[in-house]
Amino acid sequence: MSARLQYSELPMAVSELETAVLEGLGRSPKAIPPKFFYDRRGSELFDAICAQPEYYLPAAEREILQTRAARIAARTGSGCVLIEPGAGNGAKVRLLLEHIRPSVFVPLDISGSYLQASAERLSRDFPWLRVHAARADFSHGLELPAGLPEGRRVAFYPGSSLGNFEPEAAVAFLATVREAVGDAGGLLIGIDTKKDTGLLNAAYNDAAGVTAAFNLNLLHRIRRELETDLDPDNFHHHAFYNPEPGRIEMHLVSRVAQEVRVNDSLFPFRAGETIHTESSYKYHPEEFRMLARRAGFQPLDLWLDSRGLFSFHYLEA
Ligand code: AVI
Repeated sequence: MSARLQYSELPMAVSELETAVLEGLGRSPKAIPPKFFYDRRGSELFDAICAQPEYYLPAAEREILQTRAARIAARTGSGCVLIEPGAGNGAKVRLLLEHIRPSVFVPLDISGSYLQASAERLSRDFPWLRVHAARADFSHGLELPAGLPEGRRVAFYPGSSLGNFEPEAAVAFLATVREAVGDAGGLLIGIDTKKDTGLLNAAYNDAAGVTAAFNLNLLHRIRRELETDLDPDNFHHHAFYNPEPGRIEMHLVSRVAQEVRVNDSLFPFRAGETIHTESSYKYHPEEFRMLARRAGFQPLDLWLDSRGLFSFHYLEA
C-alpha cells in the first residue's frame, strides 16, 4: 500500500446479519434490510446490474456528471475533503476527480475487501490523489475516520442510494451528512426521478436475470454465513413499482409452504408469502428538495439528464 493510500475499519457489529434475519423473519410482513445485499458477491452483482440495458440509472447519471463536471467543481471548490458513503467500485467519482482535485478522497463502504480493492485501483490511476478508505456501516450515522485534513467537506452520494431509505430515515441520514460536513460543507447527491411505470418495472426485472440473482444472493449469503436449512431455490424474485408510496419494492417470494430454520428458531412461510428485501423510492425534484430542507440543507442546483430520468442536486449546509 502506498503512503497516499490509507485503510481503516470503523466498528461494525459482526452478528448484525444474524440479528436482522432472526428479527426480520419473525415479523409480519417479513423483511430484511437491503444493506445485507452487499457482501462481496452482492457488490459484484450490483456492478453487473449497472451494466444491464434496462437499468437506466448509471448511464443517465454518467451523462450528468460528464456534462456538468466543471460546474460541479465550481461549487465544491478544489482542495476539499471529498467523502463518498457507499463508494462501491468508485466508478462515478472518477468522472469528477480531475475537475475537483480534492485534498483527500474518503470512500466509505460496508464491504471491506471490495472497498480496499477499488481504493487501490483509484490510487494507482490517480497518482496525485490521497485516498483514505474506511469500511463503515453508515446506516446508523456517518462516522468519519480520524486524521482527515482540515478544509471544506463535501459529501458525494450518487446512485440514488438515498432511495433505499424510508423517507423519514432518509431525512435522518441527510441530517447526519449535514452534521458530518459541518456548516461550511456541501452535498452532491444523485436521486432517481418518478417516471413511466413500465421503465421502472423493467429496470428492476432485467431480462438477463441479474437483479433476480442479486436479490436471491441475500438468501445464499444467509446460507453461507448462518446456521440454517434455508433453500434459496424455494424462493423467487419479485419487483414492482408501487405508485402510492412512490417506490419500487423488491421481494423474495416463497414458492411453497415451508418452514425455515435459522439457529434454533423456525419460521413458517405460506406459499406466495414474501420477504420484503428493498424499497427504492423515486422523487420528483421538488419532493426531494423538501426532504433536503427538512434535514437542514439548502438546495442550490438541480441537474437532469437529457431524458429527465435522473437528477443531481447540489445542497449546502
Ligand atoms: C443501490 N440502489 C440505489 C439500487 C436501487 O436502484 O435502488 C439497488 C438496486 N436494487 C435493485 N437494483 C438495484
